[in-house]
Formats: sequence, C-alpha cells, structure tokens
Amino acid sequence: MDSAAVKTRLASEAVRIENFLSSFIKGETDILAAAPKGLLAAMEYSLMAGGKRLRPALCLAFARLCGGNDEAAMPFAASIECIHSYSLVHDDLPAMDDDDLRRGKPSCHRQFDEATAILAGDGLLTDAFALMVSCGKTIPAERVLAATAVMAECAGSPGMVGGQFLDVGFTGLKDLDLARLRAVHAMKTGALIRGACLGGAILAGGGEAEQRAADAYGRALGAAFQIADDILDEVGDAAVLGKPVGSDAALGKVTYVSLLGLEKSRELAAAEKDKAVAALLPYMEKSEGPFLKGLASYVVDRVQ
Ligand code: GRG
Repeated sequence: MDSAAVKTRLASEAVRIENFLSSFIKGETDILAAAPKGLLAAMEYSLMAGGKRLRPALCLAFARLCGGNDEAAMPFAASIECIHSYSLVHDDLPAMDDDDLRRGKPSCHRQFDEATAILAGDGLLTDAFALMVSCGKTIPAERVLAATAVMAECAGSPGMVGGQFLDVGFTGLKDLDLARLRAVHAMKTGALIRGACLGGAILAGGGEAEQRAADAYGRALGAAFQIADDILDEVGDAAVLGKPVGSDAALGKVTYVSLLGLEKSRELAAAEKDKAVAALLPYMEKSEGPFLKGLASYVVDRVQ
C-alpha cells in the first residue's frame, strides 16, 4: 500500500474512532452518564483536539488481522486513545514538560486550570479501563481480561508511567547511553504502541504466533516512532506539529539525535521499521497486512 493510500485509510479510521470517542466523552453511554459536565468538558477538550489516532487504528487493524470484529473491538481501541490523551495532558503540566501548546491549541491546564487538567487526565485514564471491560458484553471474558491486563502493564509503572518517571529523572543528565535511552523509550512511548497491537490481537482471539507477531511489530514500531519524534523535534515544522520544536535540546534532554546525529538516527528508525515489517511477513496475504506495513513507513516518514 503506498503512502497516500495509507494516509487515506488512517484518516478514515480516525473518523470512525472519533465518532465513537465523541459520543463516549459526551456522556452518551452509561459509563460516563453520571460524571460532572465540567470535568467531561476538559476531558473532551483534550481527547477531541485532533491527533492521528494511531494507537486505536493499530489495535483495530490487529483485531481484524486476527479475524476479529471491528465493532466489538472499538471500545477497546478507543480506550487506548483515552490513555494516550491522559498521558499528553499530564506530560504538559508545569511539573513535567510545562508546555503551553498541544496540537496548536492551549494545553489542558492552560485552557482550564492545573487541578482540572490533573483530574481530566485521571478521568481519561480510569474511564479507559471501564471502556475496556465493557467489551465483555460482546467478546469472551477471558480474552477481554487478558487484553486488559496487557494494557494495564503497558500503560502502568512497568510501562509508560515508569518510562516517564525515568525520563523525568534523566532530564539534564548528559552521560545517558544509547542502551539506557532505548530502554526508557521502550517503556515511555513504545509500551502503549505495543499494547495497542498485542491487545487487539488478544481481543480478537489471535493465536500464539499472531500474538508474537503483534508484539514484535509493536515493539519495533514503538522504537521507530520515538526516533522519528526526536528527529521531528530537531528538524520538524512547528506549524505542522502544533507545538514548538527544539524543546528537547532546550530542556537538556538526551535524544537519539543528540546521541547519534540526524543521519544515524534516520538509519536506526529505518532499521526498526524493517524489523516491524519483517514481523508481519507471514500475514501479508491478509487484508490488514499491507496497511500495517504501510503504517510502519508512515511512522518513520511522518511530518507530524
Ligand atoms: C504523563 C504518565 C505520563 C506519561 C507521558 C507519552 C508521554 C508519557 C509523553 C509524551 C511526550 C512525548 C512527546 C513523547 C514522544 C512520543 C509521543 C507520545 C508523541 C505524541 O504522540 P502522537 O504523535 O500524538 O501519536 P497525536 O497528537 O497524533 O495523538
């Protein structure tokens, strides 16, 4: 699938995902019906502010690849975007990156206030798990349980939260080596991407080989994604990204680019992309194989 077709496909997935997220966050389902409207407004502000919807699209694609039904997997896929959105809200807070802008708009604590942004993030995270378990209405409970456990691990202290903790501690550290950097990013950025792939495969009843492929693809894609993110922070277009560039260097962060330089970073991103594609080789005849292969290139070549 060429890059234009991948972009079109991802955009159409994003519309479906956003339709689901929008009705969820407006309190139209039982899960959020009793939530305070003011809190939902802050959650909606961040959740519906755009974004590529890459993680839920990966989850849906792996669910389909493993023979699952789209509609049944949608709440699970959408829950991963809620977790992603919470992580960005909290990452922008003054105690963390202290960013005023996210996707070209004031960050949540700038638009509302700090306490509201903390609670909006808390709400998005906790309600995500309610969404995940709601899949038990249509999917066998043991699969939902296993996929939810994967997400808890990937989003929690052994995954994204732990990686963020280590990353905050590393800011300003100059002697961080490549192995440590990779390990931190595998947790901070990679785990949620891997969880989206593996969670989708488990939810759809994928077998051991399919789960292994989803895991390997997600792991490599997560690494490629972070390297591309570091490159974009160095050479990206602030207007397209919707946030200032150069913030990593300003914060004294060690990144792939600061350690390896631009050219070597690009080579490493391409090598991770190749690993992701290799994991999918047995599945290229399936309808989602070419899309997932194209997504790996999209992640490396993206401009936002
Ligand atoms: C606060 C617990 C906690 C975790 C925060 C992921 C993260 C951990 C912080 C975000 C910092 C950052 C910019 C990491 C680089 C990778 C990343 C997550 C980029 C943003 O993801 P995209 O490009 O965003 O998928 P969109 O806007 O498309 O949703």
